[in-house]
Amino acid sequence: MAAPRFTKFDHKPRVIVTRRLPQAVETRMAELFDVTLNLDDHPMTREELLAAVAEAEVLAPTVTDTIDAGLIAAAGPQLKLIANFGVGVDHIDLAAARARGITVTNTPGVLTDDTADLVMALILAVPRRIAEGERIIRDGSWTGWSPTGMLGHRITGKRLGIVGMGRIGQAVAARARAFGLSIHYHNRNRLPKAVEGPLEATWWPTLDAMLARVDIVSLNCPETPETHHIIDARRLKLMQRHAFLINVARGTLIDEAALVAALEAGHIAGAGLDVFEHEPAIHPGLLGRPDVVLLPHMGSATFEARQEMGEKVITNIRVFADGHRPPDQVLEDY
Ligand code: 8YV
Repeated sequence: MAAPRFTKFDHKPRVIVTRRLPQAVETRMAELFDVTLNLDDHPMTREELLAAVAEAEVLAPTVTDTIDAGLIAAAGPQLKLIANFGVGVDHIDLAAARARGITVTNTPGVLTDDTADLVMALILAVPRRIAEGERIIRDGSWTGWSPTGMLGHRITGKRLGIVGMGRIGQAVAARARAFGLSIHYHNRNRLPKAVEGPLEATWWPTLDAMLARVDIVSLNCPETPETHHIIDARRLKLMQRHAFLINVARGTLIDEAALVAALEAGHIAGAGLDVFEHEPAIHPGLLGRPDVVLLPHMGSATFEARQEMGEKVITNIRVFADGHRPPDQVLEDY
């Protein structure tokens, strides 16, 4: 008889957590698991990660850990589960994990609303020059109201093009409808009428065609080999000169050097970025530009989301250790 896919642990799982998590999550983990926490929260070095996968039965990493094929190959046979704290798993080599029989889980759903809120904040901030306005107050250069001061662009009535219409893309669409934007989206598959209908959403099978027609583009797809640099120099040229680009998904979806060149050349009007190609490094060409709003990867940074993400990590580990399929198992073609 073939070995069961999931096997019950007869002891507390040996869990290594790579970064600090909310206090209540760490306390509960310490009660439930044989856990090692990262109390000073430094991003783990390669050597530390190698030591962790040599020892852990469960690794609980975050986006700041590169879990590539080399690291997975170095894991001991005891490593059975990678319970990621976060929904994006592009920092984990899923094929290598699967080949070693290591299950991978993530934390979908609980950060959807907060991330969509941050998209909306950038959709407002960039055309309405909110960060720029805040800066002129603080640097003392504001001389008072004037009829032509701080003019930006109206968002009501504009076309929003969402790239990737999963949970977060749909939550962005619902918010944007309330602000009077019309919803356009590009997705591998067209959504059912029951989803499209209330959003009055238009599906564009071709990304290039959508980019040429919308006023604001929001990237809400995962980073995969197919979506890497999905916005490159050629596609930036397809966008309208008055259009804005918003990205809270992954920095590597955009060729950042090409974005800087497009902004300099006036191919697009501005950008709102919460994620960067070489995080935490920022392309120097972005830093001095008034037409970009730059945020430090804070899409899911609410107390509520981070707590619920931690609870999902715990649930995934518990269900797995109990010998069952964890609720948020990531399949290779997620
Ligand atoms: C997380 C994110 O904070 O969940 C994701 O994919 O990008 C962020 O919201 C981060 O990934 C935690 O690992």
